[in-house]
Amino acid sequence: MSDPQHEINSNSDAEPAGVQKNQISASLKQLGYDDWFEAAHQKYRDANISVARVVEVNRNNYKVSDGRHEMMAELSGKYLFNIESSLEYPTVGDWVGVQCFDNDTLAIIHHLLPRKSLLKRKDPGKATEFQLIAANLDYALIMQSADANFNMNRLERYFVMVHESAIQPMVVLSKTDLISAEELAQIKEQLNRFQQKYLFLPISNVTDDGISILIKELEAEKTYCLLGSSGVGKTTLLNNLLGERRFDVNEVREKDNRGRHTTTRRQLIRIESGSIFIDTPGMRELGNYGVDAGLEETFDEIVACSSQCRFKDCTHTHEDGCAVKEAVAQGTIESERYNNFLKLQKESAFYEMSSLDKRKRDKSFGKMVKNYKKMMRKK
Ligand SMILES: Nc1nc2c(ncn2[C@@H]2O[C@H](COP(=O)(O)OP(=O)(O)OP(=O)(O)O)[C@@H](O)[C@H]2O)c(=O)[nH]1
Ligand SMILES: [Mg+2]
Ligand SMILES: [Zn+2]
Repeated sequence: MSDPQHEINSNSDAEPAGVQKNQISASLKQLGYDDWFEAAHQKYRDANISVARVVEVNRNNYKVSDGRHEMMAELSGKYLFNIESSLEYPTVGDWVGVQCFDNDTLAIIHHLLPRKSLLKRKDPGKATEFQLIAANLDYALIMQSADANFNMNRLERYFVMVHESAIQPMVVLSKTDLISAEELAQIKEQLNRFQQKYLFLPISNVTDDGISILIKELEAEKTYCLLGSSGVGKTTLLNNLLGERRFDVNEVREKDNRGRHTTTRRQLIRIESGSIFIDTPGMRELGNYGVDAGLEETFDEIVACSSQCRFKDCTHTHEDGCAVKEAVAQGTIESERYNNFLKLQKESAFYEMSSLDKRKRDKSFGKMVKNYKKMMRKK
């Protein structure tokens, strides 16, 4: 696989069209490309189209990489024309079919390969529009800082979002240098219930405590996304893993302990050990959307208990014979978790509904356009 001669051959344009290039080049593999994507790519097989991964999303263009060249890229006119929803735009981490120009410095994006996973959130401004965070993630490093940012409810919120996208969460507690050993033990205690399920990694970028343990957990060719509020130290950790201060970090504001949203772009980068990282800007608002699977995974004890409720569609709020309420009253389900579960469940139901309304609206708009076109043809 790493034979350079072979690598060149497998990417060569000299091969006759129609020949299947099943061997994945080492450079693509290093970026996380595998047989699953290759199988999807076969569908579009075209001698002029090769695959690349979106490594950066800018306002007006993209940066893509095939593991050997980074190229500025734009969507083809046809791609743009066919877009029906915000979900169809490429986002960082996506694999795309591209046509390369100018000695592999420029590329036109012709299609988007199917995604293994997609992290998205509700657009804070609009009821049911999405902001795409990143695609094709294997793991999410959910980061909270030990000093002031650690919050169980927020953590559960991230779990729901990440599980919903079929991504494996890992919990990173940063800035452990700012708390005492006793305080760290207290946080660990709080996280006890999750420990079997999620890897818990306390770290300090200042003392490097826990960093080597974290590195040992990272797998090559897997994609990790850094998630967490602004100022928790996501970019600092990435710089730390890179061994250089490649990306900007910023002091946290003293007054309210918040970061300043230093990272404004999402970028994909490979670290020396072979893992692939996506840094994200801290999120102010996490919108959960259609998160039933994520809720079930995060609140499994509540979901398990709900099978004992008298009514199948019990909302666990006011119903008689609700086993969940009963368990909360008896203390077998923590009331904190129950309350957070209700809150997230409610949000998800709300967004589900408003997106349904929107689809109806889109449909009738589509009909109108169709009728109009028909009418024009008749003329
Ligand atoms: N004491 C301490 N400070 C840290 C640690 N890690 C990061 N910081 C500091 O926290 C501040 C914010 O770090 P960033 O890496 O910019 O945070 P971020 O999560 O990337 O923030 P956004 O890009 O705004 O989302 C910087 O001043 C860092 O030096 C740590 O382990 N301990
Ligand atoms: Mg940052
Ligand atoms: Zn119930």
